[in-house]
Amino acid sequence: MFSQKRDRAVQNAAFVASDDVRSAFSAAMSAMYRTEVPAYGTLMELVAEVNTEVLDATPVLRQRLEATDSLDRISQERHGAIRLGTPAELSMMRRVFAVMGMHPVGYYDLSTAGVPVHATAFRPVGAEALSRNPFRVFTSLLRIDLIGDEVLRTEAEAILAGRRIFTDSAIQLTEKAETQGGLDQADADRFVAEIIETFRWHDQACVSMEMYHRLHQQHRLVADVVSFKGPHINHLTPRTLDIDAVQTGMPSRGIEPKAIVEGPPTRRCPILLRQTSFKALDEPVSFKSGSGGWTAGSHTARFGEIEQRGVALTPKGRALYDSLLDATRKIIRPAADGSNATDYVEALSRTFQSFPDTWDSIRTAGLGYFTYSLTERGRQAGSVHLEGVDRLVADGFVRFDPIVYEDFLPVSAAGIFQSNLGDEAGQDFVASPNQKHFEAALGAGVLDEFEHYAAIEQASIDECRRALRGVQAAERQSA
Ligand code: OOG
Ligand code: NI
Repeated sequence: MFSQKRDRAVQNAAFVASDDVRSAFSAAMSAMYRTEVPAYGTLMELVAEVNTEVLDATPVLRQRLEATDSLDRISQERHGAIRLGTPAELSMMRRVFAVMGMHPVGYYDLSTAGVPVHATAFRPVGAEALSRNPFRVFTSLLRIDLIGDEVLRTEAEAILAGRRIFTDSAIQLTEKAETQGGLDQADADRFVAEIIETFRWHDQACVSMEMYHRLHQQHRLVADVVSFKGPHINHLTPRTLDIDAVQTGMPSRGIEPKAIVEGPPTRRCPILLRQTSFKALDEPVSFKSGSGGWTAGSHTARFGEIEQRGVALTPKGRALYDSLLDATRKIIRPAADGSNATDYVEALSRTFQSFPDTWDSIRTAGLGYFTYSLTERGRQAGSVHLEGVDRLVADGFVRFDPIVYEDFLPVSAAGIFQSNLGDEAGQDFVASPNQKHFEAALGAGVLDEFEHYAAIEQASIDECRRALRGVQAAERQSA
């Protein structure tokens, strides 16, 4: 019994931590995308410059990021997105991501926004893993049931059923990691190299041009998913500390941003997530032709995006956010061509004036999630009455810091999808969220993001109380 335990401990020590596999994967993806889409590299440089400027100009922010161990992660932080075709692909993808400590969080229904997919975000869970490397992948599954044309639907299903998006070694190594409980360094290196293949761009379609056009006519996204050998990563998104500065700086680097920044307006205290992107590039693709040869054509799929992340909101905060966004869009809808961008931004800022904009007011109104930690005064404290955390904050024993929102926003995601699919892509589908269906395809439930943030907050409060109790115990002993 004991020796078995020890054996496992020895074995575990030989395994690479899933956080490290994820970091290696994230770095490899970034390197691949940089060579495939050079504008991504340009964007990374711009973001790094802006972030340095913001940190130099805002010592308070730098100090807070240092105190919460999140300064190092800023520059290497990013998310990506893929679109899958079948339940089998989604459930295998879940197992692959699990090897890297990435788990499905949240359910996003995009059908309401005219995009025939539903999605989740694979990401690390828990404060510790997030602070090591928060790499996430927004992963959509095609809603093949929303393809109206029955003949085409059957053909699309047959094409998807015939493709293999994972290499044999990728599957073997995933199974090995599952049975062993991890991978050693050599296997982990091979795993990353094999998995990268799934995300690679293929400039040879697996369908004819005629089939591509039929799929495209149904919906651009259907063509993007069904026509290729694999789910090419369609963007990688670095995180900036000032999205307005990056948005303004893009044109001078030869990058044309979309008309408006999605999400909340510019604020002193950033909430949730703001995102902007540049349009997908038209890329050369060859299509199968009857004679076994190839026909030259093109496809637009891959684009660039940046994001600024703010505090995670509680259900109450999120409801307020949703209602204010809704109210804004009742006044004015942002036009895809940017013609009413100034008016939209103005309306958005005006409406959001009723959302508190200091950290303390967001906290005391119960709108956001925060972590709590002892101040110097708290560490030196004599006997402290372990009252509510508000009192400990008021008395200066405890400080609070916003918890970063690690997830996505359906309305913003729809805006990103649309800007990249082209303006004419809007199409009406009956709103039909089906989380049960999605989870059945996934082979697992998705984690509730709110519960997750609440648990992180509660753990930090418990930790403060334990530490303060420790101070009191030490005092009692020396008395
Ligand atoms: C995903 C779009 C969603 C985001 O940042 O909201 C997304 C896609 O276009 O496949 O990545
Ligand atoms: Ni994105």
